[in-house]
Amino acid sequence: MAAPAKTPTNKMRIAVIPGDGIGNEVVPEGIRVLEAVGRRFGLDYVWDSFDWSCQRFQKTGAMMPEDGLDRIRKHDAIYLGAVGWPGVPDHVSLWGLLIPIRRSFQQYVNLRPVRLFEGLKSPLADRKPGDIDYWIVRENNEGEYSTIGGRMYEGTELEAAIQQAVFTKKGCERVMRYAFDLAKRRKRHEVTSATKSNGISISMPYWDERFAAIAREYPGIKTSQYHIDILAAHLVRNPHWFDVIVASNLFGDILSDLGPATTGTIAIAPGANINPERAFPSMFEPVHGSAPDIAGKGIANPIGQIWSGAMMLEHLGHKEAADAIVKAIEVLFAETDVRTRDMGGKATCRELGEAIVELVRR
Ligand code: GGG
Repeated sequence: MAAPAKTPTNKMRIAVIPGDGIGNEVVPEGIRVLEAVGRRFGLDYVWDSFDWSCQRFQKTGAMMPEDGLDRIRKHDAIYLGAVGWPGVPDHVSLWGLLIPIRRSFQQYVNLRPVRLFEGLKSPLADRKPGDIDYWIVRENNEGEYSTIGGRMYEGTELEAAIQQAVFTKKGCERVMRYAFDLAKRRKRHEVTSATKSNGISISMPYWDERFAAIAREYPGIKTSQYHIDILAAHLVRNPHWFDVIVASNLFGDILSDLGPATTGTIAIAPGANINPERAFPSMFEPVHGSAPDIAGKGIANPIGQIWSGAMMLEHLGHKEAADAIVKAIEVLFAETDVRTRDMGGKATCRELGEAIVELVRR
C-alpha cells in the first residue's frame, strides 16, 4: 500500500515541465486551477519551471541536463505536460526524459482513472455515467519497455533486432499489491489482470502466477483475468464489468488510451506516476501527448492536465482541495456547454481553464 502522505505541508514546491506542443498550453491552465483551489484551501506553491523538451534536444543534444534528475529530486512533485515532437524520434524523447524520471524515482505505478462524466457523450452506444468507471494500474518501470537487446548483422540479409522484456518478482508483486489495495478502497472490490499467457509463453504465465499469489493475500477481493485481446474488446462492449485493471507496461499503456477514448475524448484522461513509498517525488501528467497537429492554436483540451493536478494534490495529502477540482470538472460537464473542439464545442484552452477556475472558487 502507498505510504501515508507525509504531514501535508501547505506550501508545496513543484517542478513544472511543460515539455512539447500542447503541453505548453495545458500546463498553464492546470497551474491556474491549482492556484485557484490553493486560494480557497490555504495552499501555496513554489513553481520551478524547466524547459526540458524536444526543442531543448534540438538545441543542445539532450532532453534535459546531465544533473536534471538531481535538480528535481527534492521537489514535492513533478507536474508534466507532454513529450514528443516531429524531428526527434519518439524513442529518443521518451527515453531522454519521461522514462529516466519514472525509473530513477521508482515511480512504478502509473495510475490512470477512466470515467464517463454526465454531460459527455460516449462513442459507445447507450452508455451512461456509471457504466464506465474503472482505474488502470499500469506497471511503469519494467516489462516490455527495456533497454536489453540490440541489432545484429546490420545491413545484411540476416539483419535482426532483439529486445528483451523484463518481469521481476518484485516488479510484478508491488504493482499488483497497489492494485489490490486500491480495489479495497473502491465499492466493488474487484481486480482484473491483463495477460497474454497463451502467446507470450514465459513472461505472461509468470505474471499470472504472481497475480494468483498476490490475490491469495486479499481474500476479500474478487479477481478475473483476460487475454489482452479480448480484454480490449470487453472494454468496448462491456466496460461496466471493470473496477481496477492491473497490466504490464505496454498493455497498460494501450488500455489507458482505449479506455478514455470510450468516455468521449482521450484529452480528459489524467495520469499519476507514483512512487508509493514516497522516497522520491511522484509525477503527474495527462495521458495525451503533445498533439503537434493542434499545437499553438490554443484549442487543446486542458481537462487531463487539470485532473492530473487534482491527483497531485490528493497524493500530497490535500484530498479536499483535490475533490473540489474533480467536482468543478463534473459541474462543468453536467451544467454548462463549455467544451473544446475535441468535445464538440468551440471553447479555447484558456476559456475552459477559466471556466474551471470560476467553478473551483465557489
Ligand atoms: N503526457 C504524456 C506524454 O507526453 N506521453 C508521451 C508518451 O509517448 N508516453 C508514452 C508512455 O506513457 O509510456
